Amino acid sequence: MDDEGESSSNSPSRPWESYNTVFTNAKAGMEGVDKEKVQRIVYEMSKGSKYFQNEERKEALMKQKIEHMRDRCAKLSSSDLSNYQKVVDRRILELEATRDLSRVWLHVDMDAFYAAVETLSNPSLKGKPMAVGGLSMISTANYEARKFGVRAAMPGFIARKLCPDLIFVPVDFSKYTHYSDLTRKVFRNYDPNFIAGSLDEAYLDITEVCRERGLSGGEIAEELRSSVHSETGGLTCSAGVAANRLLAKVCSDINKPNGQFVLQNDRSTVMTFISLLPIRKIGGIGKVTEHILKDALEIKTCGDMVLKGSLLYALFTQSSADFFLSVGLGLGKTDTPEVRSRKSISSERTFAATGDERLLYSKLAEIAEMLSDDMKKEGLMARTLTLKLKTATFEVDFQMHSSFSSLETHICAESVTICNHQIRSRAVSLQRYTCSSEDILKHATKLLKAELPVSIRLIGLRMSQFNEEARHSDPSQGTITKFIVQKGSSRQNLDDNDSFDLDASKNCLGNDEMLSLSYASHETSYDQLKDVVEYEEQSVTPNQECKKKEDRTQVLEGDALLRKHKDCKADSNAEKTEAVSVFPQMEPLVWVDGYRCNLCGIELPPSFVEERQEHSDFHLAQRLQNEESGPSSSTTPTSKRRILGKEKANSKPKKQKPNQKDGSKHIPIHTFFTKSNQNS
Ligand code: DCP
Ligand code: MG
Repeated sequence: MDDEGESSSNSPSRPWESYNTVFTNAKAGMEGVDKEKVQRIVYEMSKGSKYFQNEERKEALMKQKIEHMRDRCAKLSSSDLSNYQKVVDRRILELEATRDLSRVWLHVDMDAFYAAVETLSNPSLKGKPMAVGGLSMISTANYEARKFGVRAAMPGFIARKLCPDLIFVPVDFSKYTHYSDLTRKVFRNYDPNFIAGSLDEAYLDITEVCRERGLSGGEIAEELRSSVHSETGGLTCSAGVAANRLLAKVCSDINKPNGQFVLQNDRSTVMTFISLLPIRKIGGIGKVTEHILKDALEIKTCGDMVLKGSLLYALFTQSSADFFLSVGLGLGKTDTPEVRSRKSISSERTFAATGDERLLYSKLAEIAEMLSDDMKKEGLMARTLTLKLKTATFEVDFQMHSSFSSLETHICAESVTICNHQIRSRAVSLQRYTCSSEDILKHATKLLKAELPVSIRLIGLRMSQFNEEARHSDPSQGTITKFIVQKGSSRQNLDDNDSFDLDASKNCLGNDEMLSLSYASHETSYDQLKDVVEYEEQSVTPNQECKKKEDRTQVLEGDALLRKHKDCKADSNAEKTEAVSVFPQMEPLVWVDGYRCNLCGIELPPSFVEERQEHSDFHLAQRLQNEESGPSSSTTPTSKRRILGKEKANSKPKKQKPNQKDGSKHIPIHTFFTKSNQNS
């Protein structure tokens, strides 16, 4: 199971033993895999690469973090701990009062989804180890391939080394979207308001359907799975049934593939189950969090989170500690999110940074036109207009800010903000509901004018506060894209781990000017930082602050370099990059529609925190490589982008580049793992 029992010891003769990347973690179907062999191969094949160096740097930072946490832990007096225990006891009572055992949630997740879809369309693949993707990166592997240690987010050439007979099939999103739609038709029969987590997973509140039909959660799960199988012509899925979404998700993984697990809705069953569950099984607890909890605090199971609650409240922010404690109590979300009724509609465009006012006004007019068209098609009228601007400043900034904990202790929390882009939002309430492009443009122009002069690289317009009729006519649909639009952001996590306050950047948001680490277009920077800023720490001494700044600067080095490069070139290519990015290595990683990588098309829902990080690292490594070898002449598709409720999921996959021989549309392998020194 995952990387339980992972040791941080590092024997000099077996250096790979401590080389734990996402590739070496187990997924369902990898239980019997020889982990040491996988680790060794991954280690040997990546040794000396930029990726490897980055991994090592991250590992070193993590170790420092653990040491630092241990030090702070050792400094806690018993009276500190008993005070924190009082907080824990009170929070347990408060959290217990929110426990809702009245709902039945089902989480469904397709088995080896992309691989299974490919096998459906080419039955000769059945029973053979295969992976979807190319030599640079694979999206998933079937269960036959997993036995060899092959898994999602692993570079294909490593996968081939692990499994020489591995068959590669290129990614074809249109197929997956088609099959995803078929599964969603089935889900809708059980919960018309189901929440789609990604193309292959969904949360369904089956309380009503169980009651109406007098069936148990398990029976509904059986029926739903068999219905998915027949509607799709042979795809299997796994399901988990439990009192809340967090538990249901954990349960759906237990009997994968083609299985299900039902956790009874009673407190003692839930507590027994959760208390023994390894922490890594929880969505939102990734590698870094796991290591810090395990190595610094000896928290291995969810039950330990309750037992060591005082440490958690002493060392973490209240929201993080609350999250840990609620996990330890087996609590999760049970409500149907209100956000499913659409709150806003928006349209935006990214382009090479420009301060040319004429150009900016003409872009604004286009966006107003697009937005108006979309509103008309959806029959929407609204009266709040928001202008979003991403300005082009590239610097790194460290901020100190203060807050108070529940203990009324003064906390000095340091957080880092990369101002590589600044997002500004300006809103205005209109006199009447409208969807006309003239109205939108008139007010948007006023808002923009007040901001000029400024160099801008993204303009977005959003209309919200709909009139009631429009709201009622809005079909409530649980697709990921709708969810994204409804939330009014292109980066939202549908998981229960929403509540886990990992993003220190939000503490830096002013009312007026929003500084964001990752809003849409700098996921790379965010991911790089996430390991470092996951926890806001209390009682930081000035020396430690300086030290941490140094650490962070180190982490940012690579990206800062890119930004510098981008800064120099972007303006001079303003016109060209409007349609085509001539310097793909400079384009930032954007999760289009919140889940698709703009650089290679790989699809990773926000809940794949760790995979996203690895994926960003992959592109970062590629970009750094390009930095060293000079600009490339290849092109990437336009960065023009719109965020619309009806937009998909099923937009056409990008055209394959002619120079890619393995048939995948991923980046050539040599850009990723070119050795920077030949020591293998
Ligand atoms: N995916 C991806 N890259 C990743 C992880 C997943 O492109 N790093 C894509 C391919 C997967 C799909 O998302 O088929 C669903 O992800 P899952 O984690 O559910 O993996 P699978 O469905 O492939 O396997 P299983 O759920 O059986 O473990
Ligand atoms: Mg799946």
